[in-house]
Amino acid sequence: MYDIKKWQHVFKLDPAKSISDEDLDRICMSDTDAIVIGGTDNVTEDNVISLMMRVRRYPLPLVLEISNLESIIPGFDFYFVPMVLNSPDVQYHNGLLLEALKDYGHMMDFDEIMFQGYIVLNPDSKVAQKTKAKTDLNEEDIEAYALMTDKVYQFPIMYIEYSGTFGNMDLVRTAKQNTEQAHVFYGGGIQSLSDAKAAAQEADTIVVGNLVYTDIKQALKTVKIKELS
Ligand code: 1GP
Repeated sequence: MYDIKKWQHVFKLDPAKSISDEDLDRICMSDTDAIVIGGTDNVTEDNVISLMMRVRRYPLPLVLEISNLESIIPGFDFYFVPMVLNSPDVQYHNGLLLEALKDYGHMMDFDEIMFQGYIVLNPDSKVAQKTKAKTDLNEEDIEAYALMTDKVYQFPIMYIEYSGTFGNMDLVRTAKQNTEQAHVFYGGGIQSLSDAKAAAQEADTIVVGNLVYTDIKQALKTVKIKELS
């Protein structure tokens, strides 16, 4: 089984966006550690299956980050379940989860399911708007969320999500310093190798998303953080 603790770099592909076979090949043949399929809007069973089948041809760990109940399909190595801890809407903590457990609980393989203490920090992102996340957090808040993730819920992952903008690395450092067992992912606004390096200094794993669609060459360069560590 794959060990997420060894992952330094992952690409997150949005099933609602199109990517050519050539670009997908370059992404999957890069030295990235895994591919995560996930998005906020227009994620459907059809577009998840279609992207999953295209990525499955490559010998890479493949993760579905669950956005809604309709698009949960079998065949992934892992399922990441975001628990948006800084959303006041309980739907994004255990509401969707309750429905998922009612529908699929009896057939879930809990070794493949990883809950994420997910902290959404870019107020302009779709995910912040959808979850109504309280994004104006300081270091004290992040420290408390890190303890909540790591010690209270004992989730294996803490995800600092700045989707669309490069975030405050001091907060990522605070997350890392206050987690013992939880693995810290950082995602948001990585546009270059130098952003990737800055994020990789603080987080265990960095996530490169939109850059795949806007500047594939720069996206591929971010994988070089692995050579530098
Ligand atoms: C989004 O954290 C990821 O969920 C990556 O963010 O698309 O801004 O790279 P970007």
